[in-house]
Amino acid sequence: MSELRRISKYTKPYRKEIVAAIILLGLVVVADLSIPRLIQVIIDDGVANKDMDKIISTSLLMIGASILSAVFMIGNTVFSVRASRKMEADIREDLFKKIQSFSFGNLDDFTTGQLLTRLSSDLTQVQMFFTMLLRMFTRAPLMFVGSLSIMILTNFELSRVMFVMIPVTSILVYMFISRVQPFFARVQERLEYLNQVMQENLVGIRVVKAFVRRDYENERFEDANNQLFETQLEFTQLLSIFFPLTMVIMNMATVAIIYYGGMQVFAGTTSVGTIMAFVNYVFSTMFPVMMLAMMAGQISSASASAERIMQVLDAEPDIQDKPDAIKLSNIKGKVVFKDVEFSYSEDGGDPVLRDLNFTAEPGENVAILGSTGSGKSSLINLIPRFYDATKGQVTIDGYDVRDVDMESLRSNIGISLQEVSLFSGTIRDNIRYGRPDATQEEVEQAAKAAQAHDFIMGFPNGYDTMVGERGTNLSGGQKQRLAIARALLIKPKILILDDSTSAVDIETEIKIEEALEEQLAETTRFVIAQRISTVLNADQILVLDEGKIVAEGKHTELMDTSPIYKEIYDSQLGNGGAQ
Ligand code: DGT
Ligand code: MG
Repeated sequence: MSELRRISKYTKPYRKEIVAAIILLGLVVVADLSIPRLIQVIIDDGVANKDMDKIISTSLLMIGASILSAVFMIGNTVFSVRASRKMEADIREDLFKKIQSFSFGNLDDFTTGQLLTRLSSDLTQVQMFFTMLLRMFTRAPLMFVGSLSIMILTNFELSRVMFVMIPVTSILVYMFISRVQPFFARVQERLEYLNQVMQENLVGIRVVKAFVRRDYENERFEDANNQLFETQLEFTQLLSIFFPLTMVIMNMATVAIIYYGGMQVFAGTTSVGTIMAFVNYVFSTMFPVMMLAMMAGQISSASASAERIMQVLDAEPDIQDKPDAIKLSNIKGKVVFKDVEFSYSEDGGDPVLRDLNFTAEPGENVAILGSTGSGKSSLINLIPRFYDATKGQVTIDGYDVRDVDMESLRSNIGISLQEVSLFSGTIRDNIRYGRPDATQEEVEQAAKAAQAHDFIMGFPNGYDTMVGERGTNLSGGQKQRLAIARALLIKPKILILDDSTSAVDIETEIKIEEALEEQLAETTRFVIAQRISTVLNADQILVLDEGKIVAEGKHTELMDTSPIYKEIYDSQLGNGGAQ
């Protein structure tokens, strides 16, 4: 509930629409409540007196009242839908922007499936709740109080039937609500899980096929799907018991009214028309109570959804600019790691990097070598401040990366991540991603350096070739080269290539290296590579093992001083090496 109240701050800009919707709803109730009274007039004054004019004129009034009620209701719908839809759009925008502000660490906290569910179905729940609130909430109590008052005022004796009926129905509603409450949160949870299963499957569908895991995946999906279905079914079953039961109570009340009313008619203390009106008022008193039961379900479902949405909105980006962050411009590209320790867990336990100390001078080519899981990617992630060091500091040109404006920091760093990700669009757009205003010439220059130009020109549409979703129509090596070109195009002062040539043949890799050497002589380069041939010419080689630098220096030095390095070298290039 409290989360619903918090999220309702989004209704603020639409106060006018909301007030209009509520006023119209009040008018709907007035029109609706007048109808049973008019029926009473038709019967008592028209039918009983055989007064045709009275019947016709009152019937016209009745038609008028129903038309008015419909018109008011349409007006209400227009305003309430407008307010709640706009609000939905506002929340969605805030959610999206929030997610964009997330750091890598924040993103690790949510799965893509979770975020998608919150952006879609959770938001729909909240929107539906507010629509319902604006269309029902005022109507139900007004109807209830209005009908009951009219009944008491016109015939107190008869209205006593309601004094029995209301408590009985209330107990029923209470039982229903307390049963149904937990279901809605569960439905959203199961839906989220289902979305996660589907999303993972869709992303990895090729792997699924490759490993012939179709049956397993089908089962996993069926399981999630069934869980959702069963929860929904249980809920629907509760509903299907509740509504017929209230109908029975309502019909019993009708019978009671006709019975006691009939006796009053015989005694001459009331009219047939009054009884007719009363039967109608029974429905308009009980209808809101049933609505309440429905609303209770919606409220719990919406508040579960609101809570999950607020979780995203409340998440503070754990990496943020300081208020007085320094804007970097024209940097030289000196990178220093000083006593750096880093852990992915928030409490700083289990560090994956330890005691890192090194200096990369501007224009230096630093190679990082190490077995898988040794912390190479984690190390370079600290330079653009994707994560913050747990201890020690990383500085660029003497500035601690935590003190500088992130945008200015990252716009000086060209990076090609280990997992290449491309966007659907043309090859040109993908290369230009970091600098949309780059000219064709610049795009080609970057592509040539990345040894991508030739294969791009090999496509019939050249740079206009469309890249499929996540680069499906490109080979692994082609994707890597586009990612390198994308990083080069921003003319970075610091270039980071994380295993970016692993799918490229050695010959091409050497050409890329030569091009970088020539064109980016002043750029500090960090190159993570598996092949030792890539690092032979580096100004500095860092050998990582279990998060620590175990050797550093140039190739020739390391051959003499580092047994680990010599071992890697021998296994790859030395005597008996495979290559
Ligand atoms: P690679 O790419 O296979 O050659 O391996 P490296 O050297 O790039 O290793 P790295 O830095 O990705 O991983 C170092 C350790 O950190 C490894 O034990 C896995 C762990 N790790 C990596 N990424 C994450 C993450 O996002 N969250 C957590 N909790 N651990 C991570
Ligand atoms: Mg890695």
